Amino acid sequence: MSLPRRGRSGVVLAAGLLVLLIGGVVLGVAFGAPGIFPEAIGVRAKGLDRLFRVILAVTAFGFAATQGLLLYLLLRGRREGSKPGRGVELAWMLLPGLILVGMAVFQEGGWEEGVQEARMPERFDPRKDYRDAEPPATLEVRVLGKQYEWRFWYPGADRIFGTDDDVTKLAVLHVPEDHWVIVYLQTRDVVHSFWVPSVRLKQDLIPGRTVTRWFKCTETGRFDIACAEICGVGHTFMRADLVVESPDRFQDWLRMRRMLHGPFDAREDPIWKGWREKPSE
Ligand SMILES: [Cu+2]
Repeated sequence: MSLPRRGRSGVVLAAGLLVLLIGGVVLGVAFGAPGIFPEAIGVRAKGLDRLFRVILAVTAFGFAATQGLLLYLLLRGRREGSKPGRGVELAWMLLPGLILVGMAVFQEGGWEEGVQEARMPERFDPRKDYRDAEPPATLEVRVLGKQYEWRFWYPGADRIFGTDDDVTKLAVLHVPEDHWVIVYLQTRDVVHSFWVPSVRLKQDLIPGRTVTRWFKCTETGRFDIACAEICGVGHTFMRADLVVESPDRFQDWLRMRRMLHGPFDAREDPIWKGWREKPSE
């Protein structure tokens, strides 16, 4: 059955639009639009960006293809008595399923690196004898989110939390360049989300739990930290800075901070005395 002239030009127009739509979206997402990501300074950041682009390109293709097909079929109209065959039905169920399973397998490695306990960088162990081996240079920081501020607690030069050389800071997280940083996250009140865009770390803080995450910065500078979970009227102002500096400068800062503020006792501190030493996770 041949379509009337007007119907045929409608189909040609729809098919043309479909090709343009799919091509534009996929090319734009996969290769262009560099500005959609903030600067990447974390060791895992580039890999995660790549993963994000691939997944976005695949889903953008799926979106454009299904919407385009819908548009095409709407314009073409229904032929009397026509029904999709068994093969078509199987294909539209199996193909998306296979694509989704493929994406799940493809992203697994990148996801594990950032959240699996087994992948966590080695921590300093005060009971261990480091005379024969270099102690791990990993910095550990306790991070407290509360309405509406971020606070940071460093173990000081002895690298043990709860001793009197500990140091705390409001709204500025200092870390040494090229060192793993392990953060222990707790919230005092509601759910917050610790978001450091430049290292591609975003982690919810859940009341009653300590969540552990890690990152490493490859460039010095000052970067944003924000809360990414609407946590009340002051949510917008729940921000902090990430200051990445050379290891020497970081040690100087730690010493200076300790000198200026004297001993810190978490049990006496109105802010930190609520920190749960025994995490429930
Ligand atoms: Cu918040």
